[in-house]
Amino acid sequence: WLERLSAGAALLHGWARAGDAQLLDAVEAVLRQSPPRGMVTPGGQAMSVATSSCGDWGWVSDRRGYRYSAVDPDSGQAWPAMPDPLRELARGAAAEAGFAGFDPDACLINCYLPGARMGLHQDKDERDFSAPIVSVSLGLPAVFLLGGLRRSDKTARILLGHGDVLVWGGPDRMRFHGVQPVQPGIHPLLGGRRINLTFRKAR
Ligand code: MD3
Ligand code: FE
Repeated sequence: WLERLSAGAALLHGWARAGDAQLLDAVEAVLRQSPPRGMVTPGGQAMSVATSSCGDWGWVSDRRGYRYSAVDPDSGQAWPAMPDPLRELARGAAAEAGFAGFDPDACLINCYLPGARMGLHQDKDERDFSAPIVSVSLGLPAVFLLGGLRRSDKTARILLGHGDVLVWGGPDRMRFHGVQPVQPGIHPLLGGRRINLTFRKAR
């Protein structure tokens, strides 16, 4: 079911559950070509989440900064193409939440093992903030932190479980957000990990 969190944000509970095995197969195929890797922030901090991408653009971070790159710096090759089932899932979820015509050109794949977390941040490396972001959570649950437009705004906690899809756009696009450390556990399909896909219009 669709839960409207605010004017530009919706949580589609279990939206991605029906096709989860096919979805995971497609994600695993991408990860064989461009394996998840730890990145370093421009400030030199190792990130606990391992990241990869598919589509025309992939998100990378190193001492030089955050940016979108057409090339996987580890392989020196283009990122894997965005698999059709992933693209269709993102388009369908966006339309359901009121963003018809969403055409993502990048899908970030965040891989969490127990203990991995993501600090409060804004997503501002994309060129066009008018496009929404669609996020798909798979595997172990995580507590998502949703803040406001200032880092100091108080945060709400939202539990994201397997198959939950979040769509963010419009007035909510620049909200601070993060993920609390993932707790150990075993998911029947993914085992002891969480994978989050975020579909974006990067360029
Ligand atoms: C709210 N990923 O990759 S997805 C990220 O679960 C990121 O891996 C988290 O934040 C994860 O940048 C959260 C949900 C999400 C994504 C983008 C947002 C929520 C958002 C942008 C604005 C507000
Ligand atoms: Fe983010």
